[in-house]
Amino acid sequence: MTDTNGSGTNGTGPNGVAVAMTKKDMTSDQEVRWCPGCGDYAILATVQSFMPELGLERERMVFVSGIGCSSRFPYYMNTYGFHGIHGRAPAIASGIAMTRPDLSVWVVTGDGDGLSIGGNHLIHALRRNVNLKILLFNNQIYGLTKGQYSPTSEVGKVTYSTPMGSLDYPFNPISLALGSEATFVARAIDQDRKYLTDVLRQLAEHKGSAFVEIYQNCNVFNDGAFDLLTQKGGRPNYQIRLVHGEKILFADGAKGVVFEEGSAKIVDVADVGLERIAVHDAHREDPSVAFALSRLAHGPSGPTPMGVFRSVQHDTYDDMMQSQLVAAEEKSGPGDLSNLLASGDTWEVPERRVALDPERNQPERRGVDSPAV
Ligand SMILES: Cc1ncc(C[n+]2csc(CCOP(=O)(O)OP(=O)(O)O)c2C)c(N)n1
Ligand code: SF4
Ligand SMILES: [Mg+2]
Repeated sequence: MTDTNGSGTNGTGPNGVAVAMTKKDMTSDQEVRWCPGCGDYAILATVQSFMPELGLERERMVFVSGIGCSSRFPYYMNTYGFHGIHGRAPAIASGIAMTRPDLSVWVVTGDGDGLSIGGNHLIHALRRNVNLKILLFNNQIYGLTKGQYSPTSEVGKVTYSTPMGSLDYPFNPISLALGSEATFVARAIDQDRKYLTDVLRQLAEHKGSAFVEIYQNCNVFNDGAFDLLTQKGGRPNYQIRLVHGEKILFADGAKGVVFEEGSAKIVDVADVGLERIAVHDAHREDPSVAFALSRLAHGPSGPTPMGVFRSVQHDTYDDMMQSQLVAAEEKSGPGDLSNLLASGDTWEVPERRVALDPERNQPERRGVDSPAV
């Protein structure tokens, strides 16, 4: 693998010694606590098998998560990990990535964790282009809390929290990531480990915020959400596999995608001719074509584009921040936090002694503003 972002060296540990590991080295001793049959298992196995490709020591890999079934992921990776607070994994991971550019930093989040409570953190991490690999497990439901609808559930979803059917229109995570200026945006599915590995490889090679939505079956609370794509014949007929530089074709070449009046459309190749079928350009700077592709399917209820929608290189926040630190040090010398805090518009607050209520051992209540004594 070429220089992985945050890896520093290429396939070697800090001493320049090649690091050869297997899935077993990536597997922690923790008991996996997902329901039998959950799609999370397949994703975990795929990631554990893939990570040795980075050629890094385990100590230089970090998995950060929020809260949810998917967010239990760091327990099962034999790497550094951080089971954070709900929706805040991108913020925690940004701090790690910016202060430790030698680490390979991965975020694992769910559709609830990343798009409800953590939506704000996710879009800003993407916009900033921090060196992070973000895996969003989309099962279109809140799994951990036993099956409430999520921001990716289809309209009309009947759950415990929406007994008459949900009313709000779901997010399209790919459109959202593209709209957030993400420089790498992809989609994969739990069951196809080979394809997911291929997407992970491209994700890992990307420098900057890299986002992949992974369709993940929650067989307890939302079973079969992706059956259309995985059923017999689903892969050729309903998965539109995007390959950079190749025509966008599916259904064994019988169907394809054209762009018309700013939109992507599915057509029969026999009707329009092969020459009119669009060639996928993931490296196109303007994200509008990738966005149009993302609108072909608002959920897995028809032919759905899979793979890398966008992969462009921009300066990363981490690198730019490091440059600013170097420039600041050259100009002003090494920093001193205490001096900084005591400089400029600062003042000392005189010590105030407050009368204590002897019974409550707390300040006496004398109206809103207890006078100091
Ligand atoms: C501050 C806060 N609010 C709400 C919750 C309850 N809660 C825990 S996980 C979760 C949703 C998880 O959904 P998702 O991210 O889709 O993960 P999944 O379990 O489906 O993998 C919620 C609402 C919480 N733990 N903390
Ligand atoms: S509730 Fe759903 S997502 Fe959570 S472990 Fe069980 S099957 Fe997986
Ligand atoms: Mg979920």
